Amino acid sequence: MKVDVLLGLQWGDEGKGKVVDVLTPRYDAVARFQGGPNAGHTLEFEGKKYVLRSIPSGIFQHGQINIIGNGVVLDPVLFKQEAEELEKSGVDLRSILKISKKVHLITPTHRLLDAANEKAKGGKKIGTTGKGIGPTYTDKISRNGLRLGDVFHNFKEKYSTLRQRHLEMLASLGATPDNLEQLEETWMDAIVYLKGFGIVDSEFLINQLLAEGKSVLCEGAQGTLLDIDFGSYPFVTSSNTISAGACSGLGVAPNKIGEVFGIFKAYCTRVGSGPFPTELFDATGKRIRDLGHEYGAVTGRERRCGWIDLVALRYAIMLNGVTQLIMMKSDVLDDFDEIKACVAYRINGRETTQFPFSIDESIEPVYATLPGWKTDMTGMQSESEFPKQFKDYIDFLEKELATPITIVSIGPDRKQTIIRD
Ligand code: 2SA
Ligand code: MG
Repeated sequence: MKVDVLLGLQWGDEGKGKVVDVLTPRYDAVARFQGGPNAGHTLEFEGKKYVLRSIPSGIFQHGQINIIGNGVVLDPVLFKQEAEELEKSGVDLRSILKISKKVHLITPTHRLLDAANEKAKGGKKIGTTGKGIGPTYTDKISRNGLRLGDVFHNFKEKYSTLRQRHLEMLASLGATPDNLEQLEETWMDAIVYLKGFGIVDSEFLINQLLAEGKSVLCEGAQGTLLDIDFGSYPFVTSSNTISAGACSGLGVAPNKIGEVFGIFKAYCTRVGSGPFPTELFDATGKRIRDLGHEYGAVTGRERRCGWIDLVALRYAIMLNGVTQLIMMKSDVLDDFDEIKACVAYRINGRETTQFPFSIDESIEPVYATLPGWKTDMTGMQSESEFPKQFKDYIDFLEKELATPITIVSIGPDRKQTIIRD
């Protein structure tokens, strides 16, 4: 068996949580391979809303194994909060969740460093989620990190070495931590809680599942344009968000990748700083934000909104090897007279369809304009009910992106999902 990968093709918040939840009944296991509590997957069903940060979105299905892979960075305190909440609502987390020993731990000082780094950057700040993601991955790559498996061997000593290093770094940034002891106490309590979960060699677990013929879905966090290598650097996150990240973040070989589901919104959003060629600063941008409830699930930040960017999407499809596209939030555009789609960039008077090395303000988007469908689609049950203009929009996108759109979402609920034949 192979693993399928589901990931976001834009700057995150494409609605991955909802789709994983819709797709999970087809799989025996769901795995996270990168990122950490900077992700915030919102799931809505049976009138309840859940925000998952580190825990895979497959936990609401029956019997699936959920894996937090080695590529993930885990904050024990936030994990405990999230897990306790789920256990309270009746999810038998301890029997279905397995966490890699090689997961890197986010410490209280990583979070302080995240804040101090941002402050030091001043006007050039990244606009991080403040969850300590960058400093934790920095320690991983510089070979100073603390892994979950370390909690079983000389943990106090390893922790205090890292702590000392961080305090020196904080001092050099002019940051003095207050109430660190209290934060550490909460953190150590959370470590004890975490030890009550299945901490495993998840690379063996996942490969064993595949050998037994079990199907696995790998769930991405953030989005392709936030990838550390190919995103809008330096305004990116600190991990590989693309499909290749599933290989390194889980220990799955490249020839074990099956379908790659690429998920995108019918328009485009971004949180944090950094370039966004199709961003709208006008009433249309505000209208998309209001209709699409475009506010961050984790930080509550207002998301920047704009038209769909097909130059960036083609790039994302290429990098990920997307085999099927999933379009989210189509209903948000239900009442627009016309819909725009950026088909090329004009840079210094020259048109290009290739995503450039640096995307900055000098990019002028070249738009195709399509008629809106002006129809409420939120109650539709099948593709045959779609208005003609919406079908034309889908055809247009499939042609431009040379990839089939197999799922279309027309509302936040599980039921508002149309699988196309
Ligand atoms: P970080 O914290 O170091 O990963 O931030 C670096 C950049 O990556 C962006 N980033 C995100 N963008 C969109 N969604 C993200 N996750 C949450 C969600 C967002 C929220 O999925 O809903 O709730 O606000 C996410 N995580 C990181 C971030 O904005 C920086 O630009
Ligand atoms: Mg999100």
